[in-house]
Amino acid sequence: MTEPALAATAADVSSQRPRVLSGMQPTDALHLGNYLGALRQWVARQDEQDALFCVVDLHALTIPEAVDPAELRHRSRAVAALYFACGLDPERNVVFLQSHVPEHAECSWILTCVTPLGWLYRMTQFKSKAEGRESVGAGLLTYPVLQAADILLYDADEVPVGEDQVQHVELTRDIATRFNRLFGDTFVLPRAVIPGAGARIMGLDDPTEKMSKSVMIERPGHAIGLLDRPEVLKKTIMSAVTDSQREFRFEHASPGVRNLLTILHALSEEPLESIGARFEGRGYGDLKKAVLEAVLERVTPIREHYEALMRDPAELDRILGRGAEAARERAAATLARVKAAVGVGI
Ligand code: AQP
Repeated sequence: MTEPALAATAADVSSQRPRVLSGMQPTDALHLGNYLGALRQWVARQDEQDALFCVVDLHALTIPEAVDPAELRHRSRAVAALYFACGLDPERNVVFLQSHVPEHAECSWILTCVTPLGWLYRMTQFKSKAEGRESVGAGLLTYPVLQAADILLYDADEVPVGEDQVQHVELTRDIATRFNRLFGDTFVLPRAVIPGAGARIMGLDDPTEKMSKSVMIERPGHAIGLLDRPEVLKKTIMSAVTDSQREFRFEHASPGVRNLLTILHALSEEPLESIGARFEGRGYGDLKKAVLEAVLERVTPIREHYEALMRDPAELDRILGRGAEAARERAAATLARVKAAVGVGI
């Protein structure tokens, strides 16, 4: 009698946990925005959810001029190592490389066929990444559909992301809704989950632009890299753009100062008002020093853990291989459902 009752309880608990999917592109090492906007909440909620996290390496091909194949291979492993170094446990989460699960590309094609072009042209990431480029690959326009496949293949209820990705998760819902209407109920509709603090960290050299991996490569001083050495972090943070006021006034904080406050608030969890009161009337140098201290305290153990993990690439590959197997099992089941719904693969 006892055994079936216990099994039923465990099954109920597991079915109540939200199914979660998220990922990051290995376009470069990660920055503090990636950590505060997404990775930190993946780790914080890992006991409450049934989660899969991927390194979306296929997405990193959308600007082919920027792709160095050997570097991309290295960065894909490095981003996975950073997930683990930040505290993501491969025993409690499925962690894998997107390109190890071919169902993503296959599902993406089927979804591309049900996605109106106008929806893709409206994506602000497409507009900003295409701006000023001589040639724009079709992948840059259609990658949100691949992202929709990443999410929908795992019946994800929740997608923990920073604010910049909310539009893509909404597009995923729209694509899933359209597919369900055309071919019958097939997909679960996911929702974006953004953190209370740190959902949008801005560039330190230009607080009107979001902190971004691709900009980080071109502009030293733009981003706080999770793998930056202490002397680099000091230089970046102490030269952050503020304004021409001499001293800190919470009520009149400019975008650059607000960004520093947000970083300190997100890292320390001290309320904004209390940080404001502490620095009122003091020079910006004091605020920057406090940010530097909080950043060093958080990223130093992450960098050390990362370096240890990268010394054993075979072990990393073994973990990712195991993750890919678990992910494929689920993705294959959903893709079979999708193919049956549209009438291919008989
Ligand atoms: N500045 C940011 N503040 C808060 N969250 C952020 N994220 C990205 N930038 C910030 C979140 O981190 C995750 C990374 O997603 P991605 O790798 O798919 O690409 P992205 O959103 O386009 O991030 P980047 O850093 O700007 O990369 P590139 O330059 O390669 O495009 C997402 O959850 C994102 O919201």
